[in-house]
Amino acid sequence: MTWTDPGDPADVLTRLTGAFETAYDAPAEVVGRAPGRVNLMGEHTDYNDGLVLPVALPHATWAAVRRRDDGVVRIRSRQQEQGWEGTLADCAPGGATGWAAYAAGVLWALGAGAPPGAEPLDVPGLDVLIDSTVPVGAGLSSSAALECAVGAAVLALLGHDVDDSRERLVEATVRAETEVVGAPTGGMDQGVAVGAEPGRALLLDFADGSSRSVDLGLGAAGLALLVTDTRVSHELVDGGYGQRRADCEEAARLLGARSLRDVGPREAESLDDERLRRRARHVVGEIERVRHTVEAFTAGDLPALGRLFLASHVSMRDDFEISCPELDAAVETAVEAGAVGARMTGGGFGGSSVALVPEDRVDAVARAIDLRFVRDGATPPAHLRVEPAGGASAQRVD
Ligand code: GAF
Repeated sequence: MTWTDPGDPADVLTRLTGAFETAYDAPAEVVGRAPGRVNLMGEHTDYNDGLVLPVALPHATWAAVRRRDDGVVRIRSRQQEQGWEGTLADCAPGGATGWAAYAAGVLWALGAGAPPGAEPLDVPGLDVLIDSTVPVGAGLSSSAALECAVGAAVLALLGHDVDDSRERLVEATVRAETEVVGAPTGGMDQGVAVGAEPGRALLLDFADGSSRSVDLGLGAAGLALLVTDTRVSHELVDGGYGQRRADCEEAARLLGARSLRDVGPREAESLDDERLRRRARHVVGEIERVRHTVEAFTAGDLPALGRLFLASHVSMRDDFEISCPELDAAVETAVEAGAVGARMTGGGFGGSSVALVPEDRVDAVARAIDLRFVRDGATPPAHLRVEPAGGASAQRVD
């Protein structure tokens, strides 16, 4: 079995600051850190003004930074061969490409690209080195972790308290992704990467921007969260995600609603177009499932959680059409092997599943999924054990 290790934060910090000095011949000043996430319920609901219930992973991304006085920006990663070098002006939309655009975009969004009415930060030239234990392309938000780690580091470098700057950090990292990278995502990933509280899930409401943390009662129920990375790569800049978003917007338009948040189940079923009807059915049902999932966790109602996870997976497989055979196999096998519930998680088209598993069944469930993948001739998956972690932070290291 392959387990993806979150890394010991103290070890990562030592390794990263050492590597920074080697890479740039000078010590780092600040290190920012932000987690990946796994969503427990509410998929493709964020851009429909809906509800989501993600958890921050113990797996995180760290960004070590040092100020430069010549306006040059150099971005490198311990996990990527190719680095990026440009000027602050090149961090604007149309400048950086590839993985470094997620980091460069944040510098732009906090600085020159600050929205009207917001005070732009005086972002200096920077040397940046990234280290991460969030698997890339696994639907676990390695992008948001990268954006939020860089943003937290820059805020702290400029003397801002990260906790007091959460709104600004979320706003800037969302715009880095939508406007600089060009991925039409909805904001859940940055919201939880910044706002998560250790040991709890975060209920985010995109209709009014409110949030509250939710005690899942996992310990009391003897349950663990098992994430399975199918290693079928998922990319949010590929067409599938954007097409789903366009379908939802079209469905809302045809129903005369501002968004699918304002649509009820009957209205969704009244859509003539079969594809749009199924898309709307998923979103409307999924928002309702988030409410019920919070209630079921709070009440410790395991049978209800099992039904909700399964209904959500079936809805994503059949109505929203974002699953794939490997995700279906992971979900089906997890439940057969004793999980209380399982569903695919994240944007879809590959990526990961999440299962609620009795503590003493975690290894058995992971092993059963591995065996199923072998039988199906699929690439062996990797598993992550998830203790809900806290959101973005930064510390001075000089
Ligand atoms: C991706 C996006 F980035 C999120 O905004 C969200 O829409 C998710 O897919 C699906 O729930 O992670």
